[in-house]
Amino acid sequence: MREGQAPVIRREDYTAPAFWIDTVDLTFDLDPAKTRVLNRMKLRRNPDVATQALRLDGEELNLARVLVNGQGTSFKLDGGHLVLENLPDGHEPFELEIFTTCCPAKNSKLMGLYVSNDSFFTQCEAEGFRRITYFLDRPDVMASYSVTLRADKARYPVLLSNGNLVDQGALDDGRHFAKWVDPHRKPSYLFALVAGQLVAREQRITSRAGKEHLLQVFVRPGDLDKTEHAMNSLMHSVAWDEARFGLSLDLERFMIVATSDFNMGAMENKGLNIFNTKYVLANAATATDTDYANIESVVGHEYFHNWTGNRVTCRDWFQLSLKEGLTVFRDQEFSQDLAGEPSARAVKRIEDVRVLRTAQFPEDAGPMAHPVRPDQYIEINNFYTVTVYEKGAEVVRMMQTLVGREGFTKGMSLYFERHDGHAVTCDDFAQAIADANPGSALAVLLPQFKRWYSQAGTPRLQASGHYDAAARTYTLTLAQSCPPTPGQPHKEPFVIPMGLGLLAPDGRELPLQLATEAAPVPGHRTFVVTQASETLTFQNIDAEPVPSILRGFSAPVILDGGYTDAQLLTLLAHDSDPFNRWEAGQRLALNRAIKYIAEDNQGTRTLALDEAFIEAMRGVLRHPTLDAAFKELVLTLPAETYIAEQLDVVDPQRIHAVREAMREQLAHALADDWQWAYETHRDTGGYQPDPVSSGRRALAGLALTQLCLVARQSGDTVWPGKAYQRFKDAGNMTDRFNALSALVSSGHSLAAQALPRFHALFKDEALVLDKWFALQAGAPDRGGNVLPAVRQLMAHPDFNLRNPNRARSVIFSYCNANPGAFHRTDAAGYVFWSERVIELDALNPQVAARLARALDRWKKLAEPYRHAAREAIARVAAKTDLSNDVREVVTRALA
Ligand code: 0A1
Ligand code: ZN
Repeated sequence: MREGQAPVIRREDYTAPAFWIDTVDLTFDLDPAKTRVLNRMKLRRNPDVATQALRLDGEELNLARVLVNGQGTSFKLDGGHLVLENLPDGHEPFELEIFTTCCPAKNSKLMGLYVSNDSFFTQCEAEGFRRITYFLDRPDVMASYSVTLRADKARYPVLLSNGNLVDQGALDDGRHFAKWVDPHRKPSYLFALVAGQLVAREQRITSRAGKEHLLQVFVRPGDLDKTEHAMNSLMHSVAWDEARFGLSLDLERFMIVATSDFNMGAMENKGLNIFNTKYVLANAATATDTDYANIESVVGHEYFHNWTGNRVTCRDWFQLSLKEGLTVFRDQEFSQDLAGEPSARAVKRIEDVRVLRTAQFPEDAGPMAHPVRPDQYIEINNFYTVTVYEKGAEVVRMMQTLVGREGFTKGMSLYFERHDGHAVTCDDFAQAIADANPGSALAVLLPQFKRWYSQAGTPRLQASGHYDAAARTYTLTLAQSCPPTPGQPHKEPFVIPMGLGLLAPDGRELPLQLATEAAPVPGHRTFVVTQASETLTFQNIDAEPVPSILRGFSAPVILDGGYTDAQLLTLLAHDSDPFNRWEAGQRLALNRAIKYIAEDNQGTRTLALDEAFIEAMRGVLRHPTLDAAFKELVLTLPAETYIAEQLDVVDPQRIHAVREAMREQLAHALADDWQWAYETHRDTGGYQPDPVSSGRRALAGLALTQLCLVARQSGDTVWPGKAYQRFKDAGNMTDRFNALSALVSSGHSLAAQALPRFHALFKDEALVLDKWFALQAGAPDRGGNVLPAVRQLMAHPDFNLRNPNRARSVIFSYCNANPGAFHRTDAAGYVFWSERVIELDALNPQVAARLARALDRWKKLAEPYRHAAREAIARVAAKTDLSNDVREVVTRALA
């Protein structure tokens, strides 16, 4: 380690802790300026580890006292560690008492104990507990906690911590106390406390197992009317985990608390989940369908952690995907199950894959690429990534595919049988699923399958088909490869489950019979590809079929299917697999976008979408039986970032111009159809956030946007007028916001009237203001107008850089989500980015490091962007006082 540089932490260096902590008794005197923390622990030496000093983690703490078995003792403070060398010998438990103070009011990192809206909150994952007291702050040290909170009663009437409330009462000077005991042992990252003026929606439930529980959702007093959906989502979560996995709530009381200052989405602290308000608060007037869906899945996600994460936790942070990949998989399955209908399930699957491909694939191809189970890190906070979460979920999904749904449930049971109450590894999980399914493809291929955990990068699967008319056979050749990633120049083949179907030229599904099989095998089939190259030969095929490969997106790979337009049109019209049907439409659009981008003429005027494509899109839009939600997905062109990933050299403005031109052409060519779609899908009745109604709103919203785009060119005022009217009259936020964004994205002058009106209507609704900021920062660029607008938004009285949601709504919406406006030939977007990264880093390194990743893919940029982007990153890297978080990101970007 060079001086002043943070060490690299390596997975292979894991060693068990030298001490165990059995019990922790914490007493807090809560005060924003100076909170006193008395920590009384019972420890003992770990008999499996040679005698060592006790090194406790600590950060930004003021140490007042250390006692061992009630006596003063010698200690050292060493780079944030409290080191005790003269501890009792032997393996008898001893008592350690540590008294410290900290300053929650000054905690702008939002890690450890902090103040938000005059309430106290904690965030301890991954390494925040050390900002509260000295501790062995690592997930394999699990202890029993009791917690006493003391605070001013008028200012902080509600005092919460993990577990059960065992005592409460008044103290002198208007103060009061509450004592909480957690019946379950837990690692320090699951500790939480909350204190403040809060009110709760409450619900008593009886579980399938016959136990009574109290569910509570705590919010600020004005927000109680926005808690119904979160509570319903929580009740659904409890019921689902019992029904699907036989996992019951193990607590008498389960609490959710919302805070508007939070770095991430939410946190699964045992029995006391703390949430970003964004993932709790919703009513029809303030939240969109997307918000409702996100709340359902995040509430589910945190609740499901109670088993996958809390009852069985991670041995070390390299195993993060053990809990996160599995829990994302579980929340995805939960949302699909609640969606019900197969078509609604497919819509959810498509949405999940879209996230994976637009966010995780670029990560896996860039400087921060890492395996699902990383081998090293400098700052663990940088590894709460789409790879660990979303790709990790795909790895779990593939396991389920390989052992079947029932087999997977058996595997989960074995996992809990073996590991309940322990801190374990990704290997332990995979082993349990395989052991519960002897003879399954997973069990047979386990060592190779586990390459999904150890090898980074997105594999490519190349498929080519050959039809032999004389032999009536069809041979599919599959070749896999995986590009190098940082530190991993060579990759071994993966186990790739591949859902497959063959369509006759008229779209009929053909029975699949391998050359080695005596009869066709009915139903959905998945083949398992394990070699660098292999072939599948099917018999009794009467005409050249169209292969539907990787159905349901059965593995997180890039499929190069070598499809012709004609084949894609057949799949789009007929595939019984909704995912591949959607995918065919995306490929048709993508192929066209790529072709136009490559054409040397810089303008887009001559770009003309072909009739076949337009007719196919019309066919979907007007289809008599397809769902509105599915139609909206098909008719939405691939995102600019997804298009960029397909190119070796990226000119973001060119991509933006081409995509916009395609969007306008679809708008014009289908103008009558959009009108029909709008009129027949706009609802006027009451608001329900179910999949069918939200699908209708999504399609109506897209139609309205398209109609406003048409109007932009023709000068027609009818549709913008209708959009403005809709904006004013809408009975729910989804329709209102869709109408507003139709005006903004078409650049119509009515947007200038609608935006201030929207602000005035919702000036007291922080989450709605976030949308207002985000919409403007994410607006299509017209002559470089977005950056000046963004700078103005930052000067708006409602802007606050210290609030992560607000910072994201302006800065991230511009730098991460608006490539056409951010990548400017004058480099001004990058200058803005570097200023913000540095400014944020001084306040909140986690948020700054996420922003720093906006330029991850700079090496792919065309000139002049590439050079300017590199300079901007170098400018950030030149700062000597960067956090480890940002330092790690920019160092890797420049490597
Ligand atoms: N475990 C949480 C995510 C999370 C991670 C770190 C945090 O610290 C700022 C907060 C939340 C989850 O997966 O939901
Ligand atoms: Zn999680």
